[in-house]
Amino acid sequence: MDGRQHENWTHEEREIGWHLVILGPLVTKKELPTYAHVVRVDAILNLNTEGLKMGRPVVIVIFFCLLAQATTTFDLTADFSLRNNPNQAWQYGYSETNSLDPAQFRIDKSTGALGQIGFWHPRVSDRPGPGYYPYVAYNSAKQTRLGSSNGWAARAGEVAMEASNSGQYSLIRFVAPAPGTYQITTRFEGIHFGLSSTDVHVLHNATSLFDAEIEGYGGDPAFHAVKGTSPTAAYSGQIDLKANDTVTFACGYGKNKTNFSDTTGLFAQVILLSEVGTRK
Ligand SMILES: [Ca+2]
Repeated sequence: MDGRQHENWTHEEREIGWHLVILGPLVTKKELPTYAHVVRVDAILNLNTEGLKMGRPVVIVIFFCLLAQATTTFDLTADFSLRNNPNQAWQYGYSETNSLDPAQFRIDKSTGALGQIGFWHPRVSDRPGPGYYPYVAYNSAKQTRLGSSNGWAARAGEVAMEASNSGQYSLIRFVAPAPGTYQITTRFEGIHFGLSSTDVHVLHNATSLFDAEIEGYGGDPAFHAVKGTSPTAAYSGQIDLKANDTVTFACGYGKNKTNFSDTTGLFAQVILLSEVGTRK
């Protein structure tokens, strides 16, 4: 840095600097490339022959300092893709058998759609049958939408999961891109009008962080009355992850061991609080 005081910055430098001070901590990982691009272009456009002086790099250095401090949010809804799998830090899949052993994880290979509800399936399939279950679905609409056979409804941005009738789990994995302390916040809810009967879980690698039963309907009340002994289940916790550690969100077929009327909704968010873990 050239040691100049803020009041000696040019108008352009001050403008860019203030934008960064205000927006830096709010910029999520998804927005970073765009924002960085805009700022760099902005800086270049403001350069003239007289402007090529030591003050410019100061702005860029401040920008990258802010990046390093910003928390990074991975949101299952905001990040969801029906095109890519893996999709950045997220993987949509299922278990090969009735087991939550991470070695049983398989990635979904095929997509399908029912209106604005999109699906990931194990293999190519456009209707219930081999390859269809377990599924991971997603409502891309801005309103609650009906799913398969109008038997369930997913809220705007909600992910919907269903196991197979042989007990294979529907699974979503978050793979930690960097070591650090992460905050996990998740909510499961029964969203089938026939009342979901499922077991839901959050795991760190092979270790369980949360286990619950979903019994009932806890989705959008405009589509069906909230009902049942345990229509929703929520978990929030803070954990240290190594790079490539997994956090798995799972939905099984429940105590009744059938997947009939089992569609279960999920919202999940993982926030990287700091890149260096505070607990070992
Ligand atoms: Ca069930």
